[in-house]
Amino acid sequence: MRGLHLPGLSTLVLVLTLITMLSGTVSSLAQEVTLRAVSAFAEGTQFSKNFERFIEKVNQDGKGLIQINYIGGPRAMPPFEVGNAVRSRVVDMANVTGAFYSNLVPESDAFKLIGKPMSEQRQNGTWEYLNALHNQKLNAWYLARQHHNVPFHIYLNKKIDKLDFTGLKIRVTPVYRDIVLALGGAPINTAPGEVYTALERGVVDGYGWPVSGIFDLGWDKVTKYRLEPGFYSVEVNVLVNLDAWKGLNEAQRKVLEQAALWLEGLDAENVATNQAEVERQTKAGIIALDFGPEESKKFVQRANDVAWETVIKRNPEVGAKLRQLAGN
Ligand code: 173
Repeated sequence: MRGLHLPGLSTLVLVLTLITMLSGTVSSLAQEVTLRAVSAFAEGTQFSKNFERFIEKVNQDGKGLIQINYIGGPRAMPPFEVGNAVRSRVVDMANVTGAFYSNLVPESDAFKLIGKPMSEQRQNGTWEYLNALHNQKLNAWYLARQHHNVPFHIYLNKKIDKLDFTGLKIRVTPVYRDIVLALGGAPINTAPGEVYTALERGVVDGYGWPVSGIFDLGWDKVTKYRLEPGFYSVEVNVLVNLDAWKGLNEAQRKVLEQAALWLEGLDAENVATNQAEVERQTKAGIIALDFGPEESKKFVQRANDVAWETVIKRNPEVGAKLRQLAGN
C-alpha cells in the first residue's frame, strides 16, 4: 500500500519562499519607476527646452513603466553641483553640460571639440567610449547628447579692433577659459545665473555663450557685440545615475533609449534656430564683430589647439583617444 505523501515542513517553507520571491519579482517588474531629474539650465530656457520635451515624451510613452519627476533648474540645484548630485544619486537624472562637471571628469573639456552628429558618434565608438568614461568617473550612464551644430561665441561690451582680449574681463566656464587666456583676457568663471548682474555692474566686459539663448535671461539688454566666428560645439548631456540605470528593467530602459534617440533627432532644428537667433540679435542692436575669413580661421584653429593642449596635458592617454575620435 502506498502511503500518502505529505510535504515535509522544509518543502513547504521552500515552496512558500519561492512563491514570495517570484511574486516579488513580478510586482517589481510591473511597478512603475519614477526618476527624479534636474536641469543645470533655467527652466524653459534654450538649453532646458528639449530636455523638457524629452521628459514629456518619457512620461507619455512610459505610462505604467517609467516616469520622470522634473524637480527643475538652478532654483532647485546650483548648476556646478549637478554632476556630483548625479554621481551620488541625490538625483537620478540630469540635463547638464560637461563644462559643469569638469571637476569630476577633467576630460569633459574635450566634449566641445567633438562636433560630429550623434548618429555618427553612436556608430563610430565615440558614444561607447564616452559612456565608459562617465560610468567610471561619474557613476553615470551617458544617455544622450544634445545641441549638435550649435557653436559658442564670445559676446563683448567693449569694441575691439583685433582679435586680442588684453585688458578685458570675460565671463567663462571651462569651455572658453583657454581661448580667453590665449588672447590675453582675464577669465572669470560664473554660472549662467550670474551673467546679467556681472554685465550690468561692469564686473565683466563680455561673456562666452552659445549662438542661441541670450534672450532667455535678458542679456540682450546688456550686450553690445557678438564676436565672429562661432567656435566649438555645444554639448548638453542627459545623464542617469548608474545605479538607477542598472535598477531599471529592459522595458524601462527601452523607453529612455528611444526617447534619447528622439531627443538627439531634435538637433535637426538647430540650423534654423541659430539663424533666427542671429537675426533677432541684429534687430536687438547687437553688432557682429568680424575680422574676415583669414583671422576667423586662425581664431578657430587657436581655440581648438589650446583646448586640446589642456585636455592632453591633463590626461595624455584619454586625450589622444578623444582627439582621434573627434577627428580634428
Ligand atoms: O557658458 C556656459 O555656461 C556653458 O558652458 C554652456 C555650455 C553648454 C550650453 C550652454 C552654456
